[in-house]
Amino acid sequence: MEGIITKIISNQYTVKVDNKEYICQARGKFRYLKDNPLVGDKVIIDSVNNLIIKILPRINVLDRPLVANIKYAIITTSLKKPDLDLYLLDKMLTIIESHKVIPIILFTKLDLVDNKEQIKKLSTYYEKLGYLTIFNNDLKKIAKLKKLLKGEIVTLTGQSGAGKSTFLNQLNPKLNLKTSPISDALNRGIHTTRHVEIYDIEGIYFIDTPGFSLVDLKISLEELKNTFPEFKSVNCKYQDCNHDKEDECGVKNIVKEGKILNSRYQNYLLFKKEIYESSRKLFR
Ligand SMILES: Nc1nc2c(ncn2[C@@H]2O[C@H](COP(=O)(O)OP(=O)(O)OP(=O)(O)O)[C@@H](O)[C@H]2O)c(=O)[nH]1
Ligand SMILES: [Mg+2]
Ligand SMILES: [Zn+2]
Repeated sequence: MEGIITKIISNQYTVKVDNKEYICQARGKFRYLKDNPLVGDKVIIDSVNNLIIKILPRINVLDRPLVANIKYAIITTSLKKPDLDLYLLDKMLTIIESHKVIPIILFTKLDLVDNKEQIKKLSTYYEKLGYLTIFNNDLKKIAKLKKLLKGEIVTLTGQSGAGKSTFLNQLNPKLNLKTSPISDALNRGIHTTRHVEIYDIEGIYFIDTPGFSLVDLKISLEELKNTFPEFKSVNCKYQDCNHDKEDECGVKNIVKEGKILNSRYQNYLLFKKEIYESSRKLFR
């Protein structure tokens, strides 16, 4: 029988086949091969013994959150409590795009922000780059988004306290997922969601995930450059320009002209450095 893994808690895998759920164990060989079944995996199960016997070929695997076969990832980005973190947003965009997953930016907590105009400008900038960008209080746009996502697997991602579970509750109040206020002392979430699980909301397979804040970039410099749409069709003196120390760099010129958001360019430089440092560690 073929089904999809909708939930994993320790070594218990919930597999949904049509509308029936089977709580399965995974065969030892997966552990042996270091290829554990993931939420989002299509699997073949032995429904008599409640065993996962085969993982079907995957489209992709994200590692933070650890899920498979994802079409879209909603980067839940809090504007306040916890404060807006453009470094994390840009990093998630890069990681998600490099996994061939389509990113969607979901801004939350606009109600807590004083300078709403500044935030709208920021969202317009990302929108112009080609990213789907929405606010969690924009009901019209959310209705449109739901049409786009019909039938797809969509994971939520973003730091603890950003409002991932709250957003799913907003889409379907019956879910009643646990949420909690962030810690005022630390100005960050308290890791309320503890496991990865798929929820079918009107035919969209949303995955709620635990929040996180630290993410490693496991990509090459070339891939990094490809995840910055701003750099496309910009002319530099050198074709393989890294847009850093080089002269006659078209990217640096348009940063100066204010056509590229400075935070985007600064984050690019930081990511470039991180990639360089981690490759040095590998060869040490
Ligand atoms: N004012 C305001 N509060 C919000 C908004 N969205 C979420 N919250 C609050 O933010 C807090 C954290 O929300 P959660 O949904 O638990 O956050 P999460 O991203 O699921 O966090 P983890 O499960 O820890 O990863 C809760 O107290 C929510 O009520 C919003 O748009 N405005
Ligand atoms: Mg949560
Ligand atoms: Zn350049």
